[in-house]
Amino acid sequence: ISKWNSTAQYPKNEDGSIRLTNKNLTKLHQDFIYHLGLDTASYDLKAMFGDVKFVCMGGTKYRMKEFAKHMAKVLNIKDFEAKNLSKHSHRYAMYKVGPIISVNHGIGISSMTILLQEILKVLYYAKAKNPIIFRIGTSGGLKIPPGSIVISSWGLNGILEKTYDLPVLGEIRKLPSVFDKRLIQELESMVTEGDGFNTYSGGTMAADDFYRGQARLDGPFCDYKEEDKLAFLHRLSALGVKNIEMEATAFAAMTKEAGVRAADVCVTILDRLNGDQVTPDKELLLKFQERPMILVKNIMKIFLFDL
Ligand code: R2B
Ligand code: URA
Repeated sequence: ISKWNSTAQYPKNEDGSIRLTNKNLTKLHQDFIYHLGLDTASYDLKAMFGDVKFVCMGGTKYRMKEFAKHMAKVLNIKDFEAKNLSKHSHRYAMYKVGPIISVNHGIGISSMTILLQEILKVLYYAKAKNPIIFRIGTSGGLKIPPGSIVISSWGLNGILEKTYDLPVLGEIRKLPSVFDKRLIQELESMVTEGDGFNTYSGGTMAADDFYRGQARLDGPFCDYKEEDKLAFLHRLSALGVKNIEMEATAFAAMTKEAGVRAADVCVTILDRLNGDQVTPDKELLLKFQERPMILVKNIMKIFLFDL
């Protein structure tokens, strides 16, 4: 454990734009934002992204394209083209619709943090004011019905600590993994009786693996018994964990380090106490995945139109 485990906040500039403390960036003649296929010389990032108020990210390209198209309708933007602005990188798909970036991050912490850090740099160069970042995702629930929404209060890593652990120069940095309380409350205020599903807030375990890392019995490897799995899941539940996914710890920690408000909104696609396999059919899975989108869309509408 290194001296770097600080909880220091890195405040924004007075105009609400992101203040990145890395002085090396100011020494670059141009910055190649490799995985997004952008750079600061050939692209006018301020003109392209200076108006961004929200970034919504999620695992798959398909989902994020659908979200962009949906937001175009909400914002009454006619003839929206859904152009993938990161096409040249062949890594991620990024769409811009009005003041919203909709972008996919792939699976797991390392894929998500590459995307997130490059998005933070884009927002920094663009001088976007007070941007908010949402993640809409899927997850395995603990003792809640499939199709529920979980708004993450904090992230828990695989060894049950509320930190994102990143080896840097041969030492582990432990970065605190807690989400913005006000944004959680704002999201909770969007919940209504007529939603047709339950919304919870609680802890989210971010695993580094889908199978053993999430106590599954159905991976290619398994050297523990079902009772060990269940004991572990009950232990997580007793700690206040409501769902398991693969990004929450790093997402909370990095957005906090950048001084950007963020929320992780996931739907559960199974109750892990009842099994490991993801059995809902394609249609039901698509329906489930719309639920976080609806919540995030509704809060964006409130923020944008002050409804
Ligand atoms: C949820 O779903 C993906 C794995 O299936 C992963 O990105 C996550 O967090
Ligand atoms: N995503 C995960 O990481 N785990 C699940 O169980 C379901 C979706």
